[in-house]
Amino acid sequence: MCGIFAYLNYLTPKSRQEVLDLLVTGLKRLEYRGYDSTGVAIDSPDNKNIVMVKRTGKVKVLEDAIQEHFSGVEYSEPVLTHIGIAHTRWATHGVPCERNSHPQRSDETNGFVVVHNGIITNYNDVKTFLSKRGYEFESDTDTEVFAKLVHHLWKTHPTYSFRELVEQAIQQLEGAFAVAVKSKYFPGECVASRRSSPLLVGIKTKTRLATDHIPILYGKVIPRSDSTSEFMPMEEKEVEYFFASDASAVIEHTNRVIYLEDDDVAAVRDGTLSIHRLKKSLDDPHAREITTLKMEIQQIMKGNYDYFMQKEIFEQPESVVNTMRGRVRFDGNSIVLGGIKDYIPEIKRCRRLMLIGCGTSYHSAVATRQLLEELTELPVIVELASDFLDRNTPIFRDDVCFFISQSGETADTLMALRYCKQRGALIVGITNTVGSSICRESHCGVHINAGPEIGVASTKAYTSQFISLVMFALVMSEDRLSLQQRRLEIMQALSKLADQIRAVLKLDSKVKELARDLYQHKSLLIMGRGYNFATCLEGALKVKELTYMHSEGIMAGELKHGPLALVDDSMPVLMIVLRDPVYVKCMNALQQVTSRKGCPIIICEEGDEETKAFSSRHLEIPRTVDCLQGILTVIPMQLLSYHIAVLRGCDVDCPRNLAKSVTVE
Ligand code: UD2
Ligand code: GLU
Ligand code: MG
Repeated sequence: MCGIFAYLNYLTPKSRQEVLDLLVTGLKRLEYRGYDSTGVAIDSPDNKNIVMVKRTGKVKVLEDAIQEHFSGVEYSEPVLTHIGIAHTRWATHGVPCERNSHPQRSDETNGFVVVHNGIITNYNDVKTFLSKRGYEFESDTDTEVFAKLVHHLWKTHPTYSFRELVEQAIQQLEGAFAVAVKSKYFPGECVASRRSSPLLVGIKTKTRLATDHIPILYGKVIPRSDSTSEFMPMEEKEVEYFFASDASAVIEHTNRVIYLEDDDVAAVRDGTLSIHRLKKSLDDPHAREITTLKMEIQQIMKGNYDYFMQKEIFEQPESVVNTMRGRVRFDGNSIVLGGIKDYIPEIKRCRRLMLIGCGTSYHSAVATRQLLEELTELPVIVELASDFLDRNTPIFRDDVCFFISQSGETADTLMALRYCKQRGALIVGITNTVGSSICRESHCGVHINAGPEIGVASTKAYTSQFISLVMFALVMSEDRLSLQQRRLEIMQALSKLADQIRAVLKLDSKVKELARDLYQHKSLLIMGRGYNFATCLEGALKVKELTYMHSEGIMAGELKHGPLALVDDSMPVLMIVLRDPVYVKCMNALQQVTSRKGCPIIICEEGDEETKAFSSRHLEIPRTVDCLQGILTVIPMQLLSYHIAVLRGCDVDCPRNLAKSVTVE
């Protein structure tokens, strides 16, 4: 989920120190993606071994360590051909520490070393397989199985080329990955591949390449001897290659890149690049195109986005899939949450569920409360951590308390956790940060695996917390016959969610138009009820924190008890009116607003002409099951607050007076 950078110089003399500089600069360019630890691997001065340096924390810490390790004269001598790999990690498997940092290795002699982004979901099976064959594992990562599997294949198939070894290895792996592999047995060669995680290859030559296309080789085995003719046609011999998670790490060296596709295996041998795929289907292309990047470094730093928050909003089709990865089996309609499965019997026996959080995390609890009540048939209590503590709330040994926090360090939530733990409750964490305080101090929990979130205003963490709680509800109802139909409906909706989020993101320019109408106003009321009330609260919070404008999430059922007095022809109102069990009630609220001359913006379902007729301004979102609507309705709110903030000239990523991780009470 974080960053890969690899550099190969062929017949282009570079000292190891220069290589290390390049690797470190590459990692720095990827820093904006967020990470918790880093590492590099290069050849030893005698070219016989691979040496690695890994560190927890920032690239700067790694840079200092590199200076300490590699300052000798032997590192300043030029090497004609060399390959170095580097990594920034956002831990999903095992806490951030040197042992778990990448590169991960095949064995004590560093025969094969690998950098990996993503999650290998079947790594436990592969680990069992390899353990039986004598492999001893030294890290907690899923990645380590990759290095060891390649090593095992190398021992059992001594004739395989490096590319074939990696190709065979990825056949055995499930999940998401981008990998770059280096081996002391294949000096000067690098193999890289991807599935669902991004990876590109940058190519630098002195003169322009003879072609804009790299032919794709299909099929099983190409004999080592005559494969070169099919490799990239080269006019000249000297060449440099860069493998990177995104273009920002490459652009200062070359603007010629190939974006790899899922299951492409890219290999460089004797300075030539080949792209290989095991199977060819009818519409597969014959070649991958080399594209010319037209962007400047600054422009690429945040992907194609102006702000991290914007980038994170647009990452949600992928981040929600990462949250479900390895947990939801859509074919068998089953869900396993590895982090809490042993506790499920105990949780089922509890007196009540308490969900505790602050800000956006609290809203994810509000959003899923109704479904939790329905599928667990337990009382569900949702609490703001600070208020909960103020009240000295009674807690019992048979309570199950959930603590929700992106960073896992939120002070109020952590204090509430300790309060409940002292009183003997079962403590469950829902966090995005492996190794965080909440993760450590909880009895069990779920990592939401949304990847690092940099923007202070939370977006993708919210939708991933939401999905984690939905998955928990589904696990709790697994053996309830009467709920099977409902579960099935939700599982099917989950499988469509990523595409539906993509569809909602296409509303961006329309939302921007609405932002233009709104940004000079003083206030914005956001109304809804039922499953969408949480979106109103979360939407209003986003508007407040980003735009410094007043905004309020209003429970539509409460309108006539007060808030209706605010409505007139000049008060901006946004209403969420979807075709769910509270539709009629929402329509009543809509009528109350329009009859006070209010002119609301309506969020409604695609093609709902009847509802749309109430206003000239509306956003249509795809239909999904009622309990997941909140994920689709919150995205226009994220976009709206973002655009209003930009129009008002606010600092989107660092709103005034706010910090990403609130570690004070
Ligand atoms: C976990 C492991 C993974 C592997 C896999 C087996 C990690 C980070 N994940 O992935 O290495 O063993 O299971 O299939 O090592 N936890 C808390 N509090 C929290 C969040 C998590 O205590 O707030 C615990 C949780 O109970 C579990 C561990 O941390 O023991 C990992 O949780 P997870 O959600 O990453 O679990 P899973 O199965 O996806
Ligand atoms: N799953 C791997 C790990 O926890 C890679 C994480 C990443 O993408 O940075 O080490
Ligand atoms: Mg724990």
